[in-house]
Amino acid sequence: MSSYEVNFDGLVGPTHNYAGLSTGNVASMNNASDKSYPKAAAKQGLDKMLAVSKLGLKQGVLAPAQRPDLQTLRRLGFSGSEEQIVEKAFKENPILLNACYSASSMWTANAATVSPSADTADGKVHMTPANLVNKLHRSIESPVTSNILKATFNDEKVFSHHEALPYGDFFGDEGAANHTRFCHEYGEQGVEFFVYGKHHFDKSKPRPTKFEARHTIEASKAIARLHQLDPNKTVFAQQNPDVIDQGVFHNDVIGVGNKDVYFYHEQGLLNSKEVEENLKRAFGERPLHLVKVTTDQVPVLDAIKSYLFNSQLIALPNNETALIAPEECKNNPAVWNYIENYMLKETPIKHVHVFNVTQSMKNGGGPACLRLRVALKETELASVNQATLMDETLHEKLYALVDKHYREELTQNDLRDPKLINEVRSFLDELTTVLKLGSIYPFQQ
Ligand code: SUG
Repeated sequence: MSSYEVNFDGLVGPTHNYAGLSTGNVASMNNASDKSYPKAAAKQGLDKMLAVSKLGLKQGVLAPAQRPDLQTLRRLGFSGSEEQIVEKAFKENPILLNACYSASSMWTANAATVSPSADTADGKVHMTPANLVNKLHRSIESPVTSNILKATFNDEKVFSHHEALPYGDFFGDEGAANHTRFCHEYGEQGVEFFVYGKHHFDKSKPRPTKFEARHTIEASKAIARLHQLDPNKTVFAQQNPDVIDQGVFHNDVIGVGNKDVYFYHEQGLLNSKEVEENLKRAFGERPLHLVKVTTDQVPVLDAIKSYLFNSQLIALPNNETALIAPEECKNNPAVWNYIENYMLKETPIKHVHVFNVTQSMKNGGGPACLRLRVALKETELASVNQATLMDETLHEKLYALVDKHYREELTQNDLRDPKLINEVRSFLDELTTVLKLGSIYPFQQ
């Protein structure tokens, strides 16, 4: 039976803005308070989705969260009419308003961890929404994310939807940004690779000193248990704390894997050699291609600036491997030299496609952050909500909705404008109809 890796990209929401909310994420910190361009941002994302589908891959779209999150503002003691809540939060603590207005659910690599049916003991596709507890603006995503996932993967016989892990630093979980899977065919059992930033409990283990590690080993182990994974086919590894301190806040900023190829930086992991051995052992007899980039080839800071490793690594229909890279790679001499003169010639990665996703990049989200990978067998794909699968028609419909409802520009001051609340609702109302999602948002309930 055929099987596919389907990329479900997050649609950039109408309140896309730069609020500097993510300490440890260099782009978010550097671009705080810049003017954002929500309409352009959404179109950049939609164009990438259509282009990937035209390369012959299956592509889906995940709806954005409802913003502002007025429920959270009410929980924090802001009261009165919706307008008053927004104005009071803006005056008293604008960071709280920013957090509740963030469009961060666009980075669906952080929406959940997904284990395909070939890896799980009960033969279902397991999904656990990430609790994202390390950052306020992200920690409020999981309830609606969970509704969106259930409305998109809406067959209980096929999909097993778990609750997010318990809130609190102990189980800090950032989802698929710290998870990769290696396999021969998507429908065959693979090796699930979990990368965490720190041990929450065991303080004797190394951890970063400048920025916080967001993801714990305790969270990764809990997900592996929940998803009923085979311990012989599961590998855990710790991120190098030094690279977290340089701005690698998720492991997908320093490595990406697909099928039998792992493309990563030599400084990304602690105990790299041991991890490589563990991966090879778990993978079995056929070779696992370890494309390890050295510091001489690409220094860590260039990798962070260009987001080389936040590219998507995809298998084309002819099974050749291609890199879906952000435009910033082309503008970085060390990185582009590596791609042209080494990667394309000496490694199994034979193609590169460059995309403009600068609106997302300015908040630290590259091509790989924008997508959640779901490996599905043919029959499982048939049970996905078909209205969420990308083609020219859906691309056109979503473009029209974005044109109708999104603002060209947004500044921090615009978040005070009470009209924005209803602009977002009108858009989401139409979007849920187009994507046949039902009433997933708080304002619809
Ligand atoms: O969590 N940026 C996101 C970027 C997430 C990237 N995802 C992956 N690497 N998979 C984050 O730091 C910035 C929001 C702001 O500052 O306005 C933000 O949330």
